[in-house]
Amino acid sequence: MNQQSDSSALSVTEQLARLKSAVASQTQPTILQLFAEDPRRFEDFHVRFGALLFDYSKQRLSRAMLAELTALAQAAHVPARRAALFAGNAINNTEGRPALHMALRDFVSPRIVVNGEDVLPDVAETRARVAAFAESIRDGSLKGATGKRFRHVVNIGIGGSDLGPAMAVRALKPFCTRELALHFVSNVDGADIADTLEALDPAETMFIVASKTFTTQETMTNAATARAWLVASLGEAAVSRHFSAVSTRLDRVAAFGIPPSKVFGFHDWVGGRYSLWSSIGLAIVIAIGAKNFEAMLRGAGEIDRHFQEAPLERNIPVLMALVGIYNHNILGCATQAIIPYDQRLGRFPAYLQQLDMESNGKGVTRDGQKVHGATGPVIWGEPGTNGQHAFFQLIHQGTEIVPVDFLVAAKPLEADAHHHNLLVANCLAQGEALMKGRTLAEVEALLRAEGLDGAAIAALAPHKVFSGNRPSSTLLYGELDPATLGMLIALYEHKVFVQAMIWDINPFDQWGVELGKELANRLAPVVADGKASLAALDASTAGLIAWRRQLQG
Ligand code: G6Q
Repeated sequence: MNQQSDSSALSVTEQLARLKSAVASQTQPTILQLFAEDPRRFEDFHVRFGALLFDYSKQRLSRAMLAELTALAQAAHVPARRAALFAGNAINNTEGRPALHMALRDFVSPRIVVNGEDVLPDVAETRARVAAFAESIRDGSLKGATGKRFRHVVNIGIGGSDLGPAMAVRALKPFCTRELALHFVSNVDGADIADTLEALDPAETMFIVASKTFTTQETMTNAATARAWLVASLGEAAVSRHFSAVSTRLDRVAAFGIPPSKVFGFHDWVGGRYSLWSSIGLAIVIAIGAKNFEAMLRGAGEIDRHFQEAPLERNIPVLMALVGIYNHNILGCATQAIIPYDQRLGRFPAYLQQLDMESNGKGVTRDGQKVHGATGPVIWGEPGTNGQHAFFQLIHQGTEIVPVDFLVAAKPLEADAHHHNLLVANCLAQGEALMKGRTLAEVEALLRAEGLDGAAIAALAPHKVFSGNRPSSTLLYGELDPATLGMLIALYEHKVFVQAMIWDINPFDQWGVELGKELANRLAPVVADGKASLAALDASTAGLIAWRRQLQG
């Protein structure tokens, strides 16, 4: 494949389409053949950054294809757009603002200017206020209305105001204080808050209402329920002692009755799904302490510098993006599995699902033209080894090719090495099995060795064949500490950005969630009022509401 020379006149999308048909029209080497032909494949198809190792040698990518894709990233102006991102340009063009979450973890730049103002002093001041407030809860010096210290902190938020803190607190359990417990309530389903509050004592409970806009239906509904629960047992005056808030809309917070000393702001240039680095991370700081949170910020900051400085060929987020583009746009794999062999990363796939799918689930380009070709894939996953006993069947033998990102720590945080050795062995075995598979001849030989006769072998063998040649990447890191978690998140953030630039879409808006919200608001009174007319609704929606009314009697 040598199209680099004559492809400069084509758009990036056209180049992608051309690569796709070139790959489809020729037999491609298998991953095993790529290894056999190239003794340096592992050497050159992995990148180390500190303790972190990104291995993408078990992808179907050839050196020539990687060169083509790297050229494509250049043609899509990834370096210039990356510079524009970090410079605070209004890269979120549909909302007319920068996407500068990196400023929240930048301990190196002398200044970062947005709209003519250096934002770093304000970022540092808010971070210090969050740290002091968190510490006063952690050490018990801040008391509730009855004079008791707080033993429970409930974060009420949804989407970007929930997933990041919930994911990180779970991921960093060994770093969490044992003095109090963190809880997360997000769903408007009353079961969520009811189940959470059931075991809590109002006198020992602090709420964080986390909402960038402070208008989100779910969060406002849950906050009102929590407020009523508190007031019912401690009275109205307790609200100011038991509620804190995180928002960019301080005016709306005041109306809720939360005093300014317990309110923490952030800026509209921090997108919801990028906001755990901001004061939205308050729940994380309460759980792990300011020092550990800073380590997390610094870990992410290191990846920011790597992303800015490493050549594209050795740049981990860029390579992750190119691997994803190859699998999705050229091989046509519709989904991407994220499988952490790290139980504490149990919510990491869900977190990345929002990061990736809300950012890159777009159908028009930055300037509003219909996209040609596929944008973001479906992201999904669950921790291993559990997944092996469930959906891995399809990944190994199904008709869909599912590229997998494996994540695994070199060292456990528990003393018991035996469990972790088994965990690592299982993780590496999956990648190996996906790549190598098992041929019919190999299966037949195994069955013969087991003593099966010819007819039995013929009947059983096809079921035991693994096609192999199924792609995976592995991220192997030292241990799951705050700095590492920061690094992992930042790697994926930048991967998503690079892919968006190649697809020429805006990853920082999310208009797609609007219509559902709008219709829910319109339906709410019809659902609540058993007599409201259903005439204006479509037949299916009307039929469902009518049946519900009947069931309600
Ligand atoms: C994230 C999205 C979305 C948002 C929630 C909560 O990028 O915008 O998930 O975080 O809808 O919004 P509020 O923080 O404004 O309540």
